[in-house]
Amino acid sequence: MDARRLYKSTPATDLTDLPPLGNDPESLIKDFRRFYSHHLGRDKNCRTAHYLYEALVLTLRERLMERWKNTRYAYQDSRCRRAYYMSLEYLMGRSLGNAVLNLGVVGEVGEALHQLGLELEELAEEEADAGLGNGGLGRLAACFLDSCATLQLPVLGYGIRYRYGMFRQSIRNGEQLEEPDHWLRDGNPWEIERPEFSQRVRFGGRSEVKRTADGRLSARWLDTQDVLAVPYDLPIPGYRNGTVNTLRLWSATATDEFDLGEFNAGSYPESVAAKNDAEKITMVLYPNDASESGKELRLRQQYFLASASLQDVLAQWIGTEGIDLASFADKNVFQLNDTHPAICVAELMRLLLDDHVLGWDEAWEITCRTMAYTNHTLLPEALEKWPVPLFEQLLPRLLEIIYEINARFLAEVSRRWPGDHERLRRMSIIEEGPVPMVRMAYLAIVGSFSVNGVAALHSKLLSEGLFRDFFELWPHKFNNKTNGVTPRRWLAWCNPGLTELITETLGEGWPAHLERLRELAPHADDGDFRRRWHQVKQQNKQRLAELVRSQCGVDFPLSAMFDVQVKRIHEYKRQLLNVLHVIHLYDRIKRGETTDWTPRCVLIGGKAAPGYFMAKRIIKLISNVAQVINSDPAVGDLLKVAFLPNYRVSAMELICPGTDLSEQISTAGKEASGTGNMKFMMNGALTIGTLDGANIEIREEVGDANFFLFGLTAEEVAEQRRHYDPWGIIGADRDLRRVVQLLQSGHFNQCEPGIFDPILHSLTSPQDPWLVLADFRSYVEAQRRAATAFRDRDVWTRMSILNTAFSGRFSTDRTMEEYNAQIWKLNPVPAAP
Ligand code: B1H
Repeated sequence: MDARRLYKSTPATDLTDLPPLGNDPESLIKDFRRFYSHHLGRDKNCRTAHYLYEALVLTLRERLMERWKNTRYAYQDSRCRRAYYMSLEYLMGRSLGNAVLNLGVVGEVGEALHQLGLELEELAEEEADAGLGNGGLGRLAACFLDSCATLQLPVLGYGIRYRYGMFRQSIRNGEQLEEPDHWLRDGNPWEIERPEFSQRVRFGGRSEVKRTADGRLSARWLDTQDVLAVPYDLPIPGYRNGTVNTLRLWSATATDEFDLGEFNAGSYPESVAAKNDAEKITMVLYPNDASESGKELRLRQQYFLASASLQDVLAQWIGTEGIDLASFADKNVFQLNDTHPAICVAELMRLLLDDHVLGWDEAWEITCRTMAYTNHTLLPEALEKWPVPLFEQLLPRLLEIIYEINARFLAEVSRRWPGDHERLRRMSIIEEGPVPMVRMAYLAIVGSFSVNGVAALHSKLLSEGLFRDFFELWPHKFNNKTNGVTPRRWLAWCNPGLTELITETLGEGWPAHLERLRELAPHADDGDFRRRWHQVKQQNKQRLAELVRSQCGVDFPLSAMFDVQVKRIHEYKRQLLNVLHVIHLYDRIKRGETTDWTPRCVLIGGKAAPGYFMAKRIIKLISNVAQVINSDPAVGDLLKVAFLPNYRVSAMELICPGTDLSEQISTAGKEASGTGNMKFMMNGALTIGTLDGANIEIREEVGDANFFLFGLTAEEVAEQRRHYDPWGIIGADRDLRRVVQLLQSGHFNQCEPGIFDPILHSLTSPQDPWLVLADFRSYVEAQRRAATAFRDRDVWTRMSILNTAFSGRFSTDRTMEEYNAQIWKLNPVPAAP
């Protein structure tokens, strides 16, 4: 009954030695039918799309299985150095299309399904998005895994198998409603449960330090409440290369004796209830993007991931290399996706000290040589700090270790800057105050050999600002790794029309060598090529218009410019600036200033964190403005506005191919990188944007002539703050004055008096940290330039082609090659054929 129990003897033959499976349509059909009928037990009376989808997944999964095993064996046999990506979030989206694409069986699967009277696109719609992330940070992790498999790098992803992912957003009366995302309801045919690799994770209790006979200090962590971590593996196929890497997600369940203890005490129901407590840990993803929840359960999640994963890696090590850890740091490296898994630093120390009885210095050297930390934000509200009392109660042994790390670290700072007490206070991992706090970013920096930001500007601001003291101490640790996106999902899969045109022009192979898109540039001057490019764009706009029609009930005419801003709703991302421009356009139409008008469809989408009042109010404003504009007969097709509910990975796959203009309008210095900006660019959208995050590098690649730049620079933002005068700006700008007056007059909230006062108040406050009004004029002018350019189809299409052509740098293949060359130093390991 115990799935973890090993069989006593070895079977006489290798049970996994099977003949290879065919990828021809006939073999696919045979397997598909077998899975549908004999495995799933369905027949002609229950032909629901779901089981057809599931039969197709199982057919493909079988093909992935052989490659998966071969990859594992290849890594094992080469005893290669490995990296582990540690992340609380993986926004995987759907896997079916990606598997078909990466296995290189698009044509064969299409043909097989066609013969059965089925269609891939339709079956693919059956899959629930794996929404185990909030936004850019989680999607980045998913893109990284795709690229690592494509580069044949031995990288394993570790994460949490949340039972409920990112909430489902619906809009009622213009307001966001949240519903739980029960994505596992119909099961997940991609995952393989591996109870044989379960790990025990401890919480609570107390720590006891004793001196052993040989004079060493030895610590014991006693009276803990333990939880079992059960791994579920997901296959991560490389692009047509035989490699299948692994994403290992941990699920929490009660340990056996947890139940038994209560049971013996005669309280059976309580013992079953205890199971609930354990399972709570992996129940739900925290839906805060760029702000910290500060909840105990969140810290439990973080430690659960860290402890289970590190134990797993150590167990594998001991299984293959034995108990000697001398070369552990030569063979293993952990990449921390933000501070969320930063407790890994202390947990690895604990495992090495307490379980593997290493001395402090030896353990610390291993830790600092294996940990690398990526920072994703400069926003103060996102910087994780945990109250010391909470740590004390939940992870007493870890707190002891953190204190010791801090003491030794501060001693080093003192040696370097004797008597500089202010600096010690600033740099301490423990922040003093009424409730002392553990600063997780500092723990991550102190325990890592590499600290990186995610775009050039962001990394520069980290070393000059947020982490300046640490940069002065350890300049060699700091580096930049500009983000990317995987071109397999974000071009080859989501944009078949463009993919066909590009392949016809460049030949095969470019999705794994995205620099080759450069070769498209000369074709921008070819009228026939432009015509075909434009045709593809129109078809993609048609698909997007259908989505908008069905989800928002708004008609987007295909000849209009599709102007899109999709991302989490946050004040720093300045959806409000977009809305002010929309109101300004509306005002111009009402004034009759419509000569040389470029019709425009503005689409905005994104989720607000459930507790973020202003973000929710911004959604309400967008909805109300859309309502007024779309129902005004004087506006007609000149301007359409829609808020798209439930923005997610699978929606973006339809959105980015059909977009003309990509809105990347954050306050300079606030968006660490952005990655939506890259998806749009790759699909031939032009960007209107500030000099923020990766926008800067996008503009450098494509050239200023093909980018609509506006707004203050990060330096100017810092300067403006000191004498920001919104009312002065309003007074000096007639258009802005009219926009503000429309808002003040209640034009967009006639039956809901006062609801937008908080927004008006924030916009007109000299304290507005996002300086929305400071960039209004410059934004409106950039929008004018975009509108003018759009009126000339040849001009626009040329720029669109160049955007795709120069997007090669933003493939995560390039990003991963940089991580590997400068941080991980892994050798690619080809999978055995
Ligand atoms: C990013 C987050 C984030 N930065 C806290 N920080 C979270 C912070 O659940 N939490 O507590 C969740 C997410 N996410 C984003 O990372 C940046 O804002 C983007 O600019 C960047 O492109 C992305 C990937 O690096």
